[in-house]
Amino acid sequence: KRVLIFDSGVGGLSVYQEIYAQLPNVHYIYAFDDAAFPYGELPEEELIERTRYIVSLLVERHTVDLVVVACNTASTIVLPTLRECLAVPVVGVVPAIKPAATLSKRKVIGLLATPATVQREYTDLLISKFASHCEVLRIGSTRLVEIAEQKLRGQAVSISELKAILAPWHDKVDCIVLGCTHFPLIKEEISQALEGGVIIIDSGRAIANRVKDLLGEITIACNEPNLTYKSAAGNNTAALDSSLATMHLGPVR
Ligand code: DGN
Repeated sequence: KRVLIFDSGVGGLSVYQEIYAQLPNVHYIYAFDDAAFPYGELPEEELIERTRYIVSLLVERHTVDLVVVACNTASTIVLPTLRECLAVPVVGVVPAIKPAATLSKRKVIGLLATPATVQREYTDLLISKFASHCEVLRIGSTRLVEIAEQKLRGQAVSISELKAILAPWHDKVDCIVLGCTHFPLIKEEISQALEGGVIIIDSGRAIANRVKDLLGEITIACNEPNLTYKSAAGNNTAALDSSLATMHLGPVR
């Protein structure tokens, strides 16, 4: 089986890790649209058109069985279009509002995502459907996405910078949702900046479960971890190489 994982940058690798843990014998193709990074800053129409074009091309080229749009910013707007034009199943990643609303005792939850995701109509729908009994405080930050990318390139993360970004939540939220796939990559640092006692939730495990269900029985066995990637923009492969080395995801070919 062949699965395409797509994001604007390295954030989808956090989703890949979860999927790989459950399905180690699948062939993964990781693609990232570095030329248009960060997606959190793109106009909606451009994002829909761009993602439709790139993902369709990759599905055809790599004959994949399933697509994971490992990006909340894209998933909260492009899934209907993608599902309409692709013959294979498409799994998206959206903020885990539902479990957060259940787990929060104070019923005050934080949504940490890109500026686009926190403003999406889809996010409002998720909140009114699953968290109408909660107060949901939103922080949309592109800087945090950059910090996660930098960490994978070997740079240190400044906890005091994270504290400044998260300051509006101080002593308010008891559960936060990582609504951007880049953020699980800096979960430890986010937890430190929040100074403990806050539950941190992301969508990775749920996505992995969904992929497993959809792929069904895996019958093709491989002897070594498979991770291939193509930069949709055709550049910056060196940067991804170093990211992968940092994350010990196994051989890249
Ligand atoms: N990783 C993407 C997400 O989950 O929304 C966002 C990255 C970006 O391009 N800003």
